[in-house]
This record gives sequence, C-alpha cells and structure tokens, in this order.
Amino acid sequence: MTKPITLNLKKYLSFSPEVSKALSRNAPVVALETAVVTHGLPQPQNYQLAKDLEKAVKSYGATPAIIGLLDGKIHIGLSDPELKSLANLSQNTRKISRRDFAIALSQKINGGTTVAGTLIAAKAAGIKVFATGGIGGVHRNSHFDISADLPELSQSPLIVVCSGAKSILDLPATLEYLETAGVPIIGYQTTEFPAFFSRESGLNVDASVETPAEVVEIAKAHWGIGLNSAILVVVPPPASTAVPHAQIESVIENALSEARELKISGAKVTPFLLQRVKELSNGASLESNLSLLINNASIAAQIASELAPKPQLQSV
Ligand code: PSU
Ligand code: MN
Repeated sequence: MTKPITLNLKKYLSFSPEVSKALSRNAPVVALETAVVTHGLPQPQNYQLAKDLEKAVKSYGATPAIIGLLDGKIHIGLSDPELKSLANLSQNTRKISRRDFAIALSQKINGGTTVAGTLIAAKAAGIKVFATGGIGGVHRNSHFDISADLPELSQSPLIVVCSGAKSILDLPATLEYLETAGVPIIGYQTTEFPAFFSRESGLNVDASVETPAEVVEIAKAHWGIGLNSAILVVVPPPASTAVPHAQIESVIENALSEARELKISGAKVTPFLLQRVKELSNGASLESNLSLLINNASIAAQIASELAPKPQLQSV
C-alpha cells in the first residue's frame, strides 16, 4: 500500500465563489467528478447531466462542487462557461487521474477528473462528501489493470457515494482489493453490493444502513479512531431504469472481447467499454447511468447536510 504523502496543491486550486462561501461557513458541500462528463457520457447528455447533478445537490440544501482542470488550475466549482468548455467533446480534454496532475497543470491541458483525481482535489479543498456513478476497479481481462481509484480510496478520508463498481469489472476481485485497503463498504438501503447499471451482483456489503445519519455515525467513528480511508456508500440504481444483471452480462462480454481484439489499453479501456455497452444495449445502460448518477448526488447531499455542523442559534 502506498504511504500517504501530503500533497501540496493549494497554489493550483481555484474555488468558485459559491463553493468558497459554503466551505468558509462549514456548510454542506458535495464534490462531483468530470471524467464522467469528458470520457463517460456522450454529448449533449454529458453537459445536461452535470447541470442535473448540481440541481439535485442544491435541492437537498447542499452546494455542488464540480471539479475539473482548466488552464493550469484545479477548479473546485465550475461556472457555466467553464463546464460548457469541458463538456465540448471536440476539444482535446484529458482523463485526469493521480499520474496526470503534474502533466496537465504544467502544460495547461484541460481535463476531467476521475474518482481518483477528484478525491485528490476534494481532499486538498477540504470537502468531505463526493458523489459518482461507479468507481473503477480490477479489470476482468487483465488483473494488472487496477484503477487508480482503488489506492486513492485507501488514503482519502471522504464519504464516496456510488452504485458500486462498474459491472464491466471483476467485482469479486475489486471487493478483495477494497478489503485489503481497509475501505468499509456500506450498503445504503441494501445488503447487496450493486453492479452499477444493475441492482444485483450476488456480493455482500460490510454493513447495511437506512439513513444518512447512520452513514455519518460510521464515518465519524472510522476517522475518529485515526483511520484515514474513504467510506464507500453503495446505492442500488433506481429500479425504474436498472438493467437486470443477467440481461446486460452478454452485452458486457461482447464489449470486452471487442476491446481485446482492438487491443484497447490503459485509460481508454473504461470509456470504450461504457460506449460499446451503451450501443449494444440500445441505450438502456445510458438511461440507467444517468438516473443512478442523479440519485447518488441526492443521497450524497443528504449525507453532507447530516455531516455539516448544525448552525448555532444566535443568542440575543
Ligand atoms: N461513473 C460513471 N461514468 C464514468 C466514471 C464513473 O457513471 O465514466 C469514470 C470515473 O471517473 C472513474 C473512471 O474514476 O470512470 C474509471 O476509469 P479507470 O477504470 O480507467 O480508472
Ligand atoms: Mn486502467
């Protein structure tokens, strides 16, 4: 396991006025990633999704902080024109994980942050809650292809709300890694680890909770005893758009063998597979992906509100 190093990102951080105000008041803030905007979804759904995520977070009284790299800065909260420029897929944006920060910041390359990249930036910004669709993990074809999301989760004290790990992955191997890394997996109103587009995986969670307050209690105990990892809160995708695991598995297998034939590797694997699964499922996976992202952001906002210190009543 990598030894935690305190990163020195302060001089690169650029806060939006809304996020800056919320953080200075200790008000609830939810970090949102942008690799999903730049590499996970087609245009124009990617921009619309980011707007919908912001709306969902605000509707539960929290401030959204979309994180992305623009002009050599790590933006914590994006203005509308900034978001539009990241969502413009004809521009050359990079997928930003841990190893990409130095390159992108020094060469002023714009980029969408993955779960790993967003954890790094959110931690530096002092944000404690983060919502995403599905984390990366151990790939099926090559057990050497392990997403940088996993080691980052082991050293980032944030509550990460997601629908498990992407079903294109080897889920049992991903859970084994998270166990080694000491990341507690909390099922939100479920006892089963969700498989991204699917509600079922046949795999268990470490604990199941019903409310945001229970999540916060576990997180406070974890960090309170000095443990430093993320808490992974896994939420099943909404039933109305979820795709049954048995139905999507053959589509995933086909996409995986295409990736093998085309020798797709590195950071391109996950975007390729998501795109092919979308096409081969006639858009069913995309519909599920969008609705689970919004649902996860809503739950993250409720958790952030529970975690934030309660405003003190002014004495007169
Ligand atoms: N959630 C989604 N769509 C995505 C992702 C998450 O609904 O595209 C992104 C996340 O940013 C995650 C990345 O970190 O996919 C994983 O990429 P890789 O397997 O190359 O680490
Ligand atoms: Mn990889």
